[in-house]
Amino acid sequence: MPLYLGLDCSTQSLTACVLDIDEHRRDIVFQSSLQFDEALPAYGTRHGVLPHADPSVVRSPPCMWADALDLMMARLARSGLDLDRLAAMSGSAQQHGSVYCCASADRAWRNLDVRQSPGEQLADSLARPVSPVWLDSSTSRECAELTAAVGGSDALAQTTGSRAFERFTGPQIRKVFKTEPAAYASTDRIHLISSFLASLLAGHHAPIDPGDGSGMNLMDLATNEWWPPAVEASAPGLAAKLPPISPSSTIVGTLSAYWQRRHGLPPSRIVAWSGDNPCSLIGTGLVREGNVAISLGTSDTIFGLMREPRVDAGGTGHVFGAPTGEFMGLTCFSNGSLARERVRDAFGLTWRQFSDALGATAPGNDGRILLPWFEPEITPAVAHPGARRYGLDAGDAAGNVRGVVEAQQLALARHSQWMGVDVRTIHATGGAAANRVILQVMADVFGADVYQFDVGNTACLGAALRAFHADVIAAGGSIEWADVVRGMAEPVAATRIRPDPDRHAMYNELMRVHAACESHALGRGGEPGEAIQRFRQRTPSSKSTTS
Ligand code: ADP
Ligand code: XUL
Repeated sequence: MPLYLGLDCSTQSLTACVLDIDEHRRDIVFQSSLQFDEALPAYGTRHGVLPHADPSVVRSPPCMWADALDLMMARLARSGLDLDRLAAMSGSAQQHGSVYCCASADRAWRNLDVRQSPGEQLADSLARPVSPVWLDSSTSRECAELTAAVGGSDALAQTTGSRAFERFTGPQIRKVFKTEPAAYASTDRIHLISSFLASLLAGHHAPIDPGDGSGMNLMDLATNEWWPPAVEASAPGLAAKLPPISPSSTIVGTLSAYWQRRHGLPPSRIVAWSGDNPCSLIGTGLVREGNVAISLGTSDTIFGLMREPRVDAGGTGHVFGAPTGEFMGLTCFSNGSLARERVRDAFGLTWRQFSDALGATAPGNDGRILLPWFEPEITPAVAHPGARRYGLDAGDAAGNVRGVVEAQQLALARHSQWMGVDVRTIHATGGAAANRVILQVMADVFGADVYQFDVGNTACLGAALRAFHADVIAAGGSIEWADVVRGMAEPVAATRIRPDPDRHAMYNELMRVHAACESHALGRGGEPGEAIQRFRQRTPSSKSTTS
C-alpha cells in the first residue's frame, strides 16, 4: 500500500508528514518539524527571516530552505518506515516569496554531489542569495506603478484576484529589477518558494500552480495563464523568466538521483507544490463552499472555498486558485503569532500564563482596544509599525493579553465580511490553534462553533493529501475531493468550542469600537472616545471566562 509525503516550508519551520492510505485505513505514520533558527543557526535567521534595519525589508536565504529539506529527508530515512512504498510527495510553502535562479540552476540541481548538503552547492546558481518573503512591505512604489500601468486597482483585482499588495511577487520582482539590475539581468528563472523546492526535488524546473500563482498579481484567474499587461508592467523580459503555470495535480517528475542516493529514497512522483493557504484549504477539509478556516500561524489568515471568484471590491482580501480547480477567498494579517508573542514576552509570560491572564480578564476589556501593529500590517495597510492603544495602559499585562487576542479576532471577523459567508463553523489551525482560550474568544466574536484538528499542521497534511489525489489521477483513476479528505482532514467533534450568545452580542458592539479605533489610527476618523463610552453604557461589564 502506498505512502504519501507532505512537506510544509513555512516562515519559521519545515514540517513533514507521511500518510499510509489504503481502501479501509488512513493513518498518519510520520510527523516531524524543525525550526530554521535552531536547526540551521549558521544562516542567522530570527523567526525564519534575516534581521534588517528597515522593518519593511524582510528576506530569507533560499539555501536554508534547501538544507532544511535535506535534514528532514534524513529524519525520514531514519524513521523505520518502508520507504519503498513512498509513491508520491508534494509540498506547501509560505506564499509570495521569490527565488532568483541563474541559467545554471537546473544543471546544478541535476549534478548535486551526494556527499554534500544542497545548500552549500546552490549558492552559485542563485542570482541573489536572499529571497523577499511575504512579510516584506517595501514595494509601495512598485505597487503604485503596476496599478497605474494596468489601468487601476479594479482592473488588476478583477483579473488577478487582488489589488496590488506589497508582498505579492510582481511588485517584488519590479523592485529587484529597479534596485539590482545586474542580479535581475543574470536571472534566468524566477521561482516561487513552492516551485523552487519542487524543482530541487525533481532536479529540473517545476511549474507554478494556480494557487500560488494567484499570489503574484501576475496571473489571470479566469485562464490560469500569465496576464501580459501585468507581466510587462512588472519588469522587462519577465515573461521569459517565469515558469509555466500548471494545475496543482501536475506530476512534475520523479525524485532526482541526488535525493534517492543521499537518503535511500525511491523514485517517487513529485507533485507540483502550492502555497500554504491553498494546501491548508485541503488539510482543513474545506472542499465545499460554506465554512471557513482560520489559521493562527506566523500570519493569521481566514479563508474558505469559493466556487466562483467574487473579488473584494474594498481591496482588503484576495481570491486565489484552489487545489480543487475552484477558488478560495482569503484575508491575511501579518501581526499574527509574532504579535501574540510580543505581548507574551513583554510581560515575561509562558503560554500557560498568557492563557490564564486571558481567562481571568473580562471579555470586552471594558472597551479598551489594542491595535497590535508591532510590525507593518497587511490588513489594514499600515506602513509604520507600532502598537496603538486606546484606553489601555501599556504596563497592564492582563489587559494587553486580552487586548491583542480580541483585536485580532475582531479584525479577522470584520475584514472577512467581503467573502459574504455566514460563518457558523470555523476550522481552526496553525500553532496558536492549540490554545483553547484564544479559540473561545474566536467563537464568541464570530458567534460560531470552533473546531480543532488532530494534525497541528494542516498545510502539511493538505500537501500529502494533494500528493495522494494526484497519484490516483496519474494512475488513471478518479477520486472526488470529498473522498480525498475523508477521515483525515476532518475537525475533531469532541474539540467543539461553542459561542456564548451574550458575549457574541457584546462583541458585535465592541466591533464598532474596534472599527472607530482603526479609523482613527489610520487617520480616517476622529477620536473614538464617544464609541468607547457608548460601548460601556450599553454593555454592563462582563465576567471573566474563568470566573
Ligand atoms: P508557521 O507555520 O507560520 O511557521 P505555526 O503554525 O507553526 O507557524 O505557528 C507557530 C506559532 O504558534 C509560534 O510562533 C507561537 O507563537 C504559536 N504558538 C504555539 N503554541 C501556542 C500556544 N499555546 N498559544 C498561543 N500561541 C502558540
Ligand atoms: C498569504 C500570506 C501568508 C503566507 C505565510 O497571502 O501572505 O499567509 O502564505 O503563511
